[in-house]
Amino acid sequence: MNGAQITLACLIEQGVETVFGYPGGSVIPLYDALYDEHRLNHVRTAHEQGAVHAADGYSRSTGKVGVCLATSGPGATNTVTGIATAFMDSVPLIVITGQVGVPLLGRDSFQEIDITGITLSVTKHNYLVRNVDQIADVIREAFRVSQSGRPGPVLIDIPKNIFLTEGYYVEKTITNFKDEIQNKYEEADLMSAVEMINQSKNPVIYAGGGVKISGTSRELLEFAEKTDTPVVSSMMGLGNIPYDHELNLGMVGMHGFRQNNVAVTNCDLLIAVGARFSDRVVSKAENFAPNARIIHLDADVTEIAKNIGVDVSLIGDFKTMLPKLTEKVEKKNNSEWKEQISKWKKPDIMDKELFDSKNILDAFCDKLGRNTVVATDVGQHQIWTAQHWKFDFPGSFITSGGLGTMGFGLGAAIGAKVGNRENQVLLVTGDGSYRMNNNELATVARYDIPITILLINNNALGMVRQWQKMFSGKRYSETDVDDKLDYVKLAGAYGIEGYSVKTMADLKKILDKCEFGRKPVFIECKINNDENVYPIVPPGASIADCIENFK
Ligand SMILES: Cc1ncc(C[n+]2csc(CCOP(=O)(O)OP(=O)(O)O)c2C)c(N)n1
Repeated sequence: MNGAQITLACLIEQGVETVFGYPGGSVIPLYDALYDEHRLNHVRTAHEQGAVHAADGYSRSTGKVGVCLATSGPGATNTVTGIATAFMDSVPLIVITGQVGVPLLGRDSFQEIDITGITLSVTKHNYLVRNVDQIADVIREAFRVSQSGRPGPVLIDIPKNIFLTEGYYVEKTITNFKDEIQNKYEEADLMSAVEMINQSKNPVIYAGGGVKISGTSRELLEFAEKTDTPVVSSMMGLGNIPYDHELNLGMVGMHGFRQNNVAVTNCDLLIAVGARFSDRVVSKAENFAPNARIIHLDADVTEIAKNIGVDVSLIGDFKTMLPKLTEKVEKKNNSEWKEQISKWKKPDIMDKELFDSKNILDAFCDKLGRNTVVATDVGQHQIWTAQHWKFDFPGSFITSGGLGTMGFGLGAAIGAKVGNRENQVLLVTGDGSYRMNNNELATVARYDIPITILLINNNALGMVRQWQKMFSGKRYSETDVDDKLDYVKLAGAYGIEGYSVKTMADLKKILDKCEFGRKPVFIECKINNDENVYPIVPPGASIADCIENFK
């Protein structure tokens, strides 16, 4: 077999069924091998960035490793934002890039770029393969590295002549895809945590994406239920606890609900599980949970005390750690504390006819159901979705939390649908973000991928505009997008059914009429450009001092 055939054989060996990618000169041999390889489904996107986001959305929604292919030079550099997006959110990806042939390396050859150098700081590891006999070992190791411990993207750069060189391939049956996470805590630390939990009167669990990644939302729920502890979530942690569960409080931090931020500020114990105390959660560090002792559970030792000091840290595998904690803690009843938290909540004033983000998202949620996988882009629409969608399961919310990548959503939604044919997949996007990635409508149309696209169009780069309104004296520098682009026609150009609405009544008519999940559907909701995201914690403030309205 040649190197290209060995590469594909190794992907199949790892259980890969779908790859996302885009061809080019250096990967012609790889695509040539793909031509005969019917065990792999290849989705050709419109742009390499879309391919990486699709592999990312596929991975986040299925728990499998996402795989994508790109050519050397510009193909490889187009993957960088997607790789960085996955890296920041700990998503396991394998990105295979073609490279100029080994004799041409280091000579500024056509489409030669040092992609291993460029991606060094945004990959868990990367490789430049210089010998055909290394391919199988490198691919096997790359899969193990990307999934082990804290997952992340791994890039493999393969020169064109190595794809063409004949080598030997010995098939392996892979049974152990990843290394076990080592438990690095002492029994005494666990017992200190148990004692703190038993003593606390006003505890809060702060759950993050690590719970989802480790597949331990059930174990977390059992722990929360036994200790009767309310759970707040980072954006990446949404979906860990079912929306309607009485202990689920929703998001905390910069755009968290007021009662959650006040609860964290007043709690006497904060139990962080797979969360990284990001600045988007913490804001002013010295006022974050100022009265609390803090227990931090994580798989990655580098997260401990990175942003916030902790009293006890437990490093290891949540699968064994959480049940152990649950077994050892006393059963508690925190009804007074839970009642206190609910008193901090201001009553919702709802006008069901108002054409605003909450009512729009509620209408979509009612129609598509809680089994929907929701991908977003970045901006106000993303935060409204995080606040209002009723997420019921891990992997139901696919969003760029760490890097905040506008242009992530459509590719991610494509990947999510390819990986979850039985679920509805909804993209919630904003007009600014959609302009960055709507070339992937070509992919939606080509493969007839039956996703639903909700464009919340406020004719603005809304999130930046909101900051200008609140913190830059309403000087709206370059954030109004009022050039009357006809998005329905744009969808129509790709043969995609599209609608544009301005009222709840019209939206409901369209929702009743469309056959979601059978074919792609695009719906634009034109909202007021002055609808803002609340609460918001102003820069430099404590999370309890969030603003809930601004004129
Ligand atoms: C690639 C990229 N460029 C710029 C930004 C900065 N940014 C964050 S939110 C935002 C506005 C997003 O506008 P839109 O997609 O229309 O969403 P809205 O906030 O209006 O819902 C911008 C420009 C970013 N996050 N990503």
